[in-house]
Amino acid sequence: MTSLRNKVVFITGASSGIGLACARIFAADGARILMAARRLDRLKKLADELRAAHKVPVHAFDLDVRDQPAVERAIAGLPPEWAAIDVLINNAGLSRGLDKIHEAKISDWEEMIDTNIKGLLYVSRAVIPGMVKRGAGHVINIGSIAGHELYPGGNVYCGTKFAVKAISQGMRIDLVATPIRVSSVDPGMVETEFSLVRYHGDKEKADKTYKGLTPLTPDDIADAVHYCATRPPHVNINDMIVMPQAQAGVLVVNRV
Ligand code: NDP
Ligand code: 8X3
Repeated sequence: MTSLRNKVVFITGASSGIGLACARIFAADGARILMAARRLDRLKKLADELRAAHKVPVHAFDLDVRDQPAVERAIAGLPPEWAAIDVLINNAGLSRGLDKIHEAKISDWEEMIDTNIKGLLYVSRAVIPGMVKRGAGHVINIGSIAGHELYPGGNVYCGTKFAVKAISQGMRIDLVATPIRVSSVDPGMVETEFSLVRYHGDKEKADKTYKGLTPLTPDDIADAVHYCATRPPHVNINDMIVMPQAQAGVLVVNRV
């Protein structure tokens, strides 16, 4: 097993859902939690909670992963005790809209591509050189079942997650001669703020997504991420697809 005690675990998008659950499970295991998102107020609350519950060091900062110079500055300017990132969890991401290709808003496309693909790349480009230099590290990308299958209106969101799948594979190829591991955790339906964001705040529509089935919880996915991170150093979990029992594919859902 790889011990996470005192390891620096950097989680993007830790202010909600899967990222927040990852912060909790890694803190419970004694890791030092470095976390970022745009909503710093939420991160500050979470930092207080983690310090009190697990007595671990926590460093939270405000970051928009779409802003490449800001990403570079933030990583380069980390206090020395936080600079050696051991585990990077590229989790920040979102969907916007569920519209047909000829009807969708261009701004929704831009936001998904800028966050899910370009943001993940900016953070990775800033963090991985240090891992290579130190000869240690693990990158865990949060993909999706939407990176394996398409559904109506999923066009661009699915495209971004297919890109994450390709980028994860590309990272593994480029880093194979180093000790760095690259994993991808690809969930099906997880009840988070994801659908609320997809439907631009329409709670009624968002709630319908999870009606009639037991969806995954953020803790279920954090558990999978933690499993990847704690394998022995010679074991790399390439890709974990994690689905609710009642979901056999993006379009095959048993609702009762
Ligand atoms: P949430 O909406 O609950 O959380 C998304 C997180 O991403 C928030 O912390 C948000 O923080 C952060 N984020 C979004 N945009 C940016 C940005 N530009 N810069 C920094 N942080 C950002 O959704 P989930 O927890 O469900 O989503 C996490 C990941 O899981 C995403 O990559 C998503 O695609 C993926 N996923 C989700 C599934 C689901 O069914 N829920 C299934 C499969 C994959 P803030 O707004 O404060 O910046
Ligand atoms: C989120 C899951 O099925 O809405 O990635 O695309 S899905």
